[in-house]
Amino acid sequence: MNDNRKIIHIDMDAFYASVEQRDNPALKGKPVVVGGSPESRGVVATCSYEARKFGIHSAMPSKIAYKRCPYAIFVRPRFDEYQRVSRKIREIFYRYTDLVEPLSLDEAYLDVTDNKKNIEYATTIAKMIKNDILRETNLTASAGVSYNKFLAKLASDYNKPSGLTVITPKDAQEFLDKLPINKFFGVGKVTSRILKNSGINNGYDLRQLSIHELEQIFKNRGYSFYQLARGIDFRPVEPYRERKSIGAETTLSHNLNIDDEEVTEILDGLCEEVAYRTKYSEKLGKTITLKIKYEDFTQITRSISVEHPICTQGDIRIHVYNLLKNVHSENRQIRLLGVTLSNLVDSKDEFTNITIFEYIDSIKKI
Ligand code: TTP
Repeated sequence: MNDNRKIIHIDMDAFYASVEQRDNPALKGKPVVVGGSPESRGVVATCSYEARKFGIHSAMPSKIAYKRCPYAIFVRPRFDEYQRVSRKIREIFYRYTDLVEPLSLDEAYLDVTDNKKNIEYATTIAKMIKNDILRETNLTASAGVSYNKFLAKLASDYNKPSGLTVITPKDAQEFLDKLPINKFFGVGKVTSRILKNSGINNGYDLRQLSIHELEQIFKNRGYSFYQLARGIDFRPVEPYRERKSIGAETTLSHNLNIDDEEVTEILDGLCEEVAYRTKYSEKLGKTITLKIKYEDFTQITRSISVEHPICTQGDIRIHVYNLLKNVHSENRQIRLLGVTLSNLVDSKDEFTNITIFEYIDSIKKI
């Protein structure tokens, strides 16, 4: 089967941190961390490229970020501004195509095979979009161009910041063969470790496995990995994808007992992250789920549904703690924790049920 599509993936560079550096000249060229303060139990939402040199990254507890770079400047997120920029960049995307699939505030896939300006090359469009974004928001974005979503996303990540990478059908196999295994869509930390232990370190190694072997490793995702290793991904760009849930999880750097204080600290961080994401998806959720994976890889989930949808870190945390109280781990050590908010509703629709002041107040609590 042929895939003659032209797909672009656009991703803003160090999004929140770049907005902060743009709006406050004192932050330019400095290690900037956007997220919770180091005194709180908050986490890093993102950080500037200068801060990344110190090993700081998204979802890391702010306390640890501070230890890695005490000179870093910590700033609280300004969601309204990020949302404003997000609306602007989406407006730019729609000048070229209606087939836009936003993945988050700062990231989207575009199918420009048939575009509104009848431009032949997707690379030309990607350059134009990057220029429009820079001119109209004073921020940089990285773009990836290819013939499917998987490759376009890899391409945008390849040369950040302000990159433009094209993966042609001719180059795709060589690119994939060299690709580290953890960069394959759907390979998390655990799978990556299992694969590396079996000597599968990159796309080339993955391509040597038969469908049968892949199915043994990845179960029902085996065929999909067979295809990805060969640069095949027919997923369409879906303009109106509704998010079904918003979750965050983390594999612990060392196993913990359920009553260790670190467990609540990590859960606090996860609740904060879920709250961030829920807020910028303009959603509220009615079902809160706690996921625990034990050292023996068994997993449990506990959920609770509430009548009035919630979105703040505080509200999510109360329910997560209640769920935690009812978990009996019987001395088993925990290796992964996760928090998810589902049963989502549009926050705009909820204004009919709660007053706008209550809503703004609840957001301030984050
Ligand atoms: P990303 O696109 O993952 O990262 P980034 O734009 O900060 O940096 P990069 O240049 O490497 O792409 O996330 C976009 C924004 O989403 C980010 O600026 C902050 C927010 N975010 C969180 O709040 N928590 C998280 O754990 C992550 C990963 C992102």
